[in-house]
Amino acid sequence: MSDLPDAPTSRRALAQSISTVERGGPAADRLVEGALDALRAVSDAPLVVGVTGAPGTGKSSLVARLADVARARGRRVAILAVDPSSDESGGALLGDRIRIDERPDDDGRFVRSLATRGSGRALAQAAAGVSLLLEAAGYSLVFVETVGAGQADLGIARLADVVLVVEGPEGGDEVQAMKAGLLEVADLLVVNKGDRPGADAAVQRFRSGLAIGGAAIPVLLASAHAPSGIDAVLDALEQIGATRTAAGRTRRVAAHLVAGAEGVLAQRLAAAERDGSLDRLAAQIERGNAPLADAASRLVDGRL
Ligand SMILES: Nc1nc2c(ncn2[C@@H]2O[C@H](COP(=O)(O)OP(=O)(O)O)[C@@H](O)[C@H]2O)c(=O)[nH]1
Ligand SMILES: [Mg+2]
Repeated sequence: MSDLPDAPTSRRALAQSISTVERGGPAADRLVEGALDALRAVSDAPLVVGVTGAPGTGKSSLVARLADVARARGRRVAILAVDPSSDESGGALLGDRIRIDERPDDDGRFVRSLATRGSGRALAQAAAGVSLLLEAAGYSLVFVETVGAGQADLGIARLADVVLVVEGPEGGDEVQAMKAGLLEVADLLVVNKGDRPGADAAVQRFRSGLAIGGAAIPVLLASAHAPSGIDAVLDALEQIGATRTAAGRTRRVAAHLVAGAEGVLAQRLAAAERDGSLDRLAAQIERGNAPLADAASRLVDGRL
């Protein structure tokens, strides 16, 4: 990680830039472009780890321990927590938990929860731009934690180099994970709470379940509380990441681009609705004066 920028952007400046990227729009694009400019000279790609799994399995706790070990290994670590529930809670719940883990005295550790409240932007896509900023700010290991609740997580898989799925030792979790499609995007599965009864058995169940499914996903046991197994998890993440970080930056740019495109589309539709052109087009179609086949493309292109 030698040639990542080592003059760290001040946290305050970074936090402000992240807020701008969260909001999206031209200012966000300029910041992401600036990050890409800075990164062009950097050949060492950081490792972006997506962390997902059902709420309560210990993702945040495990990431905090992984960050400790990575810091001890000399990596600068950023933790980005994506929480869709921040819509209702105003981010307070997650924010409280995240704040506990902040180390104001450690400049090599940056923690941030990502709220896309009110902006209507997809969480995973805001996270793409933000992870590029973190990359440019010299963080060589970026964790993006999501609540294991569906689509947002699959989106995270697109921008991460490695996807870690965290499970608890409780029976039945594996079925849920399979159902949620999480295991389809997983590169590594960790059964956390190894200090609790049943954890070894859960590891075995996952291993045999995955073998039946034909997936070659490693399953590791860890405990964020003990802590134990943390070094091995980080080793596995680095190992898997080493094989695939090359295209990671491009994928993150692609995800940011998709976010932009969705924004443009949403604006066009809203404008067409506001100025009545949507209704006029609909009325033309209704009367047989315009083909329906072409109408959706016209709407998207703004050819109204
Ligand atoms: N016994 C035990 N409890 C844990 C462990 N890791 C996390 N927890 C607890 O599980 C709960 C959920 O943890 P959290 O990290 O917030 O899970 P998340 O929702 O997946 O991010 C908290 O009460 C943690 O203290 C562990 O290794 N062992
Ligand atoms: Mg959490």
